[in-house]
Amino acid sequence: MIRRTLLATALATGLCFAAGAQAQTKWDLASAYPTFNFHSQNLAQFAKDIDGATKGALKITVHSGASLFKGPEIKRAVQGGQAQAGEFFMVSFQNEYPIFGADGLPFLAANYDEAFKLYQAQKPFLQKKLDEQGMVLLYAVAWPPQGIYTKKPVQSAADLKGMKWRVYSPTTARIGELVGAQPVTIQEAELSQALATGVIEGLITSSATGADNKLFENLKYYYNVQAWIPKNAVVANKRAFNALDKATQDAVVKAAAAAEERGWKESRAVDAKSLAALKAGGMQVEAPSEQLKADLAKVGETVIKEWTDKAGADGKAVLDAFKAGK
Ligand code: PCA
Repeated sequence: MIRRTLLATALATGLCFAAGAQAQTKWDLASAYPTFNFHSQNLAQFAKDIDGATKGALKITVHSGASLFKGPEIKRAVQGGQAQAGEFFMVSFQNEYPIFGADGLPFLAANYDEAFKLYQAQKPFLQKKLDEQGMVLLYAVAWPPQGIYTKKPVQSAADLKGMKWRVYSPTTARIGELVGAQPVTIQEAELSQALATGVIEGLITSSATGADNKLFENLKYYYNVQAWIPKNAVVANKRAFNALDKATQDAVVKAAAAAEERGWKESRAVDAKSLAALKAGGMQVEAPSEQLKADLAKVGETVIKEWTDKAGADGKAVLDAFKAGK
């Protein structure tokens, strides 16, 4: 009985024993974005740092490109222990807990410094919620600011009317509705295909995702709206984390702090590089017109009001802490 329990625990936590050698733990880390994407590169370095610091006692295999689990499934897979760790796009989970969507609120955080402050305001709530769900928050890194890609020129929100509009979160879907577009949920891994087959004609995402997917092959305009700066969170299964010895846990925490710092820095650099890559690919990269800005600001107010109503006391606490820290 005890042996069976031990074996079950060993399986769930990825513990392996090589004959005569020291115990080695193996973790699978699931991620949804291409191997060459900066978040994925950061994860690879994170795994390498831990391997080095623990002298191979914890080996993390990073499965990028949604190869182990699709984007929307990763969080649940880590929660259930099918993967010991994973990276997920927080704003997609706003319906589960509004605070996951705070970094997807339009025009709340205007730049990376503010986005980092918003993260600090969210963090205790994220940690608590994830803990309740059986997970540990390791780190979170911002995508570059989000802008609008389209086939046709857009001077005002009216130009978005009727457009087949790719969405990745409740907020992007709501924005689509408010401007009269047709929201369609598409994962990043399926973006190119959806564009090539005409399933979508426009979207909000980062310069990085535009460059990663060569969106200039199907779309012509990028309006650098800087609407919000959303984050990926990297989490571990709590049971798997607790099964590590103290020294290994410390190594994971230390590597996570380094990955977070590296990731935020890299995100800024990638934004500049990606904007250049979009231009080089023939995309017209423009600032939004005054009219488009005003229209989006109005939509943004509605979205924030609706979020605040739903997000209750936790939402208010996050917004208050963010404003106090600004
Ligand atoms: N790229 C991802 C998430 C946010 C971003 O910039 C996507 O579009 O799915």
